[in-house]
Amino acid sequence: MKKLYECLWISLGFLSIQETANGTDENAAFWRNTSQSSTWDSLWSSSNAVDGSRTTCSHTISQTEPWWRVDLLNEYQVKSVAITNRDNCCPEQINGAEIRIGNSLENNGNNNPICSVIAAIPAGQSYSFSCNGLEGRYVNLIIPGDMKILTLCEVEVFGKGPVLKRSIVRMMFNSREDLTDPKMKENLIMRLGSALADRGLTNVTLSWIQSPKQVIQKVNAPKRCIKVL
Ligand SMILES: [Ca+2]
Repeated sequence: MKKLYECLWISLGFLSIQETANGTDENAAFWRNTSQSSTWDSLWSSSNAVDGSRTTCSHTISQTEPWWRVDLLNEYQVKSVAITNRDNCCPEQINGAEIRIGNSLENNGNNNPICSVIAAIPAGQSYSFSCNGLEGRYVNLIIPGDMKILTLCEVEVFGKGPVLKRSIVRMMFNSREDLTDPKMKENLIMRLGSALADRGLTNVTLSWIQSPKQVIQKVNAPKRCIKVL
């Protein structure tokens, strides 16, 4: 029978612990700075789309490719964007609007990657569009084509926010597993993350700054390791 041996390893590694702002329940767009390609009149300002009321709306004039933008001030991993359509008339005006997210202001942010294209939203309704963690500081809506009008009664952005705090921790591990093995390293990160989540710390990201290095093999000769048959 092949003999297997189990050794006790002592490893040293440096772990990055990042705390991020905003869970997925907080609207990151609320009262952030907004702009739009044109404004119908002062009652329909771009900020009406982030004022927390679903009855106040932004409104452009009829033009080619009207757009609206909110600046989240920091890069977010956007999980979803909720759009509330107008209910007083012409809900079909929103049809075909693209939701774009990214860090670039090229073409006023309208060249950033597309999260979703709005097929239709019934009058006065709020629809949520999944963005799968698309990263960006700016969220734009733009309707391709000529003689289009963009009206938005509320835009809500949900996702993980900016890094609030970052710590580097030096950790010594006493393990029966070789933590220099890449699979074991990732497994350890998952277990540490799970342990923090059990204590309610879900807005924390863990990563290795310096992977564990074996500093001592407590029983360094195979024949002196604990034997496992
Ligand atoms: Ca509003």
